[in-house]
Amino acid sequence: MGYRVAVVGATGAVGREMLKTLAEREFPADEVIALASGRSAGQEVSFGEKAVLKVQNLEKFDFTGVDIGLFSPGAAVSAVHAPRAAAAGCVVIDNTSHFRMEPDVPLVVPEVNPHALRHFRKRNIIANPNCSTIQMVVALKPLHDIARVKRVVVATYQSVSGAGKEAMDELWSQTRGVFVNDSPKPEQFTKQIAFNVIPHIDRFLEDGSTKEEWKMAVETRKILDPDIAVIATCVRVPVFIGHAEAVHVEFERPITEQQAWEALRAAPGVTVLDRRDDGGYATPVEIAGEDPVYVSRLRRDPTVPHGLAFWCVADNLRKGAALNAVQIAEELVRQGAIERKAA
Ligand code: 11C
Repeated sequence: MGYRVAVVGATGAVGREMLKTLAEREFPADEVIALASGRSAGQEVSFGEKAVLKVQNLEKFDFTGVDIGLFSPGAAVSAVHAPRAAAAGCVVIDNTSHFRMEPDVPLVVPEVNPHALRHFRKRNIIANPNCSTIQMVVALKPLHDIARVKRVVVATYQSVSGAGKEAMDELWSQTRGVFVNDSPKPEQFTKQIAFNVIPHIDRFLEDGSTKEEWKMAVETRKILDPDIAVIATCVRVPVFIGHAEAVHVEFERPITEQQAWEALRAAPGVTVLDRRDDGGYATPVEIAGEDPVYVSRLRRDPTVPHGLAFWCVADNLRKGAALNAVQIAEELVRQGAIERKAA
């Protein structure tokens, strides 16, 4: 007997990836229910190679009897419907930013802090971190275990899929438009994204940083260690899928390149691709559709006492969103933390 699983936001870029990931990893589900806004109800979405699911209206859906809800419908929708599902007994794994920093909601990357799941029953809600945070903490964790991370300076190169399907369409139409002399007005971004880079993701905060940059700092502290200082500059680049990051880390204790490579090679969820020659590093187009966080260009940072710099790349829709959410569900199953209601 398997679980009843609902995917909320099933027609979006992450929702579709959640359905694909559940099918590919053969998550023990007896029934998978696709939910979205009333506007999308009645549409069909793929579940694996063969099955097609008819999308049901989230507003009218009763979560009683649903064991697990994977939510990615946008923060405002999750704010209303995640607590409603949780109250009906459904364990919610929410990919939006809405609940992440609430103290009684675990914020989990299974390779980094699976122990945080022990508190999930307080709210019946578990938060999935921001994509740019997930890939960075997966790479930092094995290094932190050796030498304790003190400070991180990170610049991101984030693909347009982080902003959703319409943003991907905008990159496509603007790129085409430039060649036919018809540059449509930016709608999803504040400036032209085709052939450009934009140092602005999410809204501005009072101190001049953006909310995406703030998320990388506060989420890293909640997941990995509350004492880590993080300063991020988050940049949107004209790439469809895959976020890249240049990460500069200062440690409390000495750590050699050799120790770092060995720890990263042994770490779950990490693939080291680091040859110091032409093309000996990962880039987004090569890793889109893959699960690991790729680490490349690891080297000493001689400008601080115990410093390393590296480049990391991951598929933001997979490890940065859908895969991490499904891995949380798998970890709950492994821990025996979810009872099947239909049994
Ligand atoms: C982006 N990281 O690339 C964002 C997408 O807080 O869940 C995810 C936003 C979030 O635009």
